[in-house]
Amino acid sequence: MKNIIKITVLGILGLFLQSCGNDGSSGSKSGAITSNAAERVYVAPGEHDEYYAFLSGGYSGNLTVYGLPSGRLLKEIPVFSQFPTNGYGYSEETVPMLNTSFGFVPWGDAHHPDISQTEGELDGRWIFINENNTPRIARISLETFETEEIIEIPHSAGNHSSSFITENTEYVVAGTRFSVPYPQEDMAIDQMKGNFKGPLTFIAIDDNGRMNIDFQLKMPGFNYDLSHPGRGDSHGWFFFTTYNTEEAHTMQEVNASQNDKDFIAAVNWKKIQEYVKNGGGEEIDAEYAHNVFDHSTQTATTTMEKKVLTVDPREVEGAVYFMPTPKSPHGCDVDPSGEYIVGNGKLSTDLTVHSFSKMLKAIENEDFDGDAYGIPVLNFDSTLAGTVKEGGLGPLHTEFDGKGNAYTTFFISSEVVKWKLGTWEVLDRQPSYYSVGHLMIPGGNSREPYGKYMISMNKITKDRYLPTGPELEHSAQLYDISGEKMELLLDFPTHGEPHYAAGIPAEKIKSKSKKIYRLDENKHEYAAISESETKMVREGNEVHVYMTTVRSHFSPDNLEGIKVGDKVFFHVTNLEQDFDVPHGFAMIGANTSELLIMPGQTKTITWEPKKEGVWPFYCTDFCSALHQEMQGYVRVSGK
Ligand code: CUK
Ligand code: CUA
Repeated sequence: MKNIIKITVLGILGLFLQSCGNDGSSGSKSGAITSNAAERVYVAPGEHDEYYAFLSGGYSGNLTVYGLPSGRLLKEIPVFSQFPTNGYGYSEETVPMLNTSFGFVPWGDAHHPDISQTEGELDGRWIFINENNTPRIARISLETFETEEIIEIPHSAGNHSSSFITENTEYVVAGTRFSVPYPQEDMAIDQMKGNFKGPLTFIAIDDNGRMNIDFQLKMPGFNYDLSHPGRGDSHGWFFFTTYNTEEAHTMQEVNASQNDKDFIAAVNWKKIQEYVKNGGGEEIDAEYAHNVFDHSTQTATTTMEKKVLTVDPREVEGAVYFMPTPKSPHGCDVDPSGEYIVGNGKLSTDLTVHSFSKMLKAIENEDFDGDAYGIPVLNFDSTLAGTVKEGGLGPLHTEFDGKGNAYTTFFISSEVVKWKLGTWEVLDRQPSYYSVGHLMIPGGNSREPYGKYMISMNKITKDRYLPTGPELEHSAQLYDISGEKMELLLDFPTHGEPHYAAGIPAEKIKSKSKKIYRLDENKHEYAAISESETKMVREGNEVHVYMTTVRSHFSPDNLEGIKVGDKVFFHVTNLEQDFDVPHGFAMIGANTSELLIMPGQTKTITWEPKKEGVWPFYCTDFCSALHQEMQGYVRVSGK
């Protein structure tokens, strides 16, 4: 019977993929666009957008910043990948940000950004984002729009259920999408079942945003996919979807989807926090990098941590329960009230909604259907709040508008469906172009959503833009959701592969955004904060050049006494104190980096001259009418 259902779903999947067509020529290209759409997304020259939208860059490893409703790209913030535009991950100051226990990792895979909250509302202090491949979490300041901290998650693989945060920014979590030996060891792969684990990591965040791993929950070796914190009454709980509860070690469909239902794990983190505070848990060896960017020295440093506290969930009474959820649930979304937990069973047409209050009652009544590795499994009907029937095909993610409605993406049937919390009736549906993954409503995973706009982030682009060869940017679509029906207003290309996004009213950030690094606060070890401090210092083979830039010259601009075989450090301080006057620094043949230095900043590259001669350097950022004159020479002599 199970197999028949599965074949049906897969059959329909095939049909839908076919109907998309390889040339994307099927059906209407535009869907229902409202007649005055242009007017409603138009942001006049010199005017600002109403919302910031932060879109994950997926396989780009970074985070992009867009304005809504215009869909204009405002910035790309480098996080987990080197970024040539400003030298992140290349300059000596920022290279440590990409250090891990595996060494320097130049390119990451970023999935889910989440903005810090206070009492369940977006507070605009920081945005967190996860790296899936080499498990890490980053914190980005929304004052400087720079990555300030990256912490690696030890004993983990595929940090996917991240980086969601609790409603007072107490914790950010990290899951383990690929179960692994815990701790890692050499073991036969087919011995996985029962032996691999899926640790869930709770990272505490202090008042300055600083992250520290509080504890790791040693969970059974399922695949932990997505998560969301409780809010309101369910604050203190965290919910994680699982799949492959069969613990199959090869991922053929037949293996991984035998179970009709997988689980949503409900974790009472307050109980575990208490347990740990009272000395519970066991400290085990771990190796993980903790990278912090210090704004006063403008320099990042890496600390290698050595221990992590692990907790066996079975030893904390009432800490973890499993709620059976059909069809390999992907998204795990909690409504603004905290009462409803939506499991998006990606091989299903229906959506399963659990009730938090019913869950508490079921726990009290011990309404269990056995256990999984000693963790109680709650009876399915005892927690079920309702089912959204015939929502679509292949549900992935759900967001909320704060007006009692939910919006779910359906990847296979390629649409966004609006439905009502409590009655579970479908209210509206709009096709997406094509095959939508995540969607985002600003504040849509907080207690206070701003239910005016929704963007869908689509996985397949095909014919939406002018062709650009085989490789296309992905596509987002902006909807006005203030009325009864969703109204499609705009398509805009996105960068990399946005998975989730986070949006916030511009007013909550704009006023706090920093304009300049003050020279008098520059504590960089090699800063020259006036031209009188510039110098060249030789230490054996190493030459440190303390250099300054100001419109429109370098100081010093002629360097002699450098030899083939030297290692030259150019420490360049930008003396400007005007907003938005960066200078660049490019040295012929430099094979480590160029620089872009913001006013008040010091940045460093190294250069190892290979050839005798007189070699020029220049400024790469058009900074004044005399920009073309902004240049200098280095004389390189034989050994
Ligand atoms: S996952 Cu990408 S569509 Cu990484 Cu949030 Cu669901
Ligand atoms: Cu400085 Cu161009």
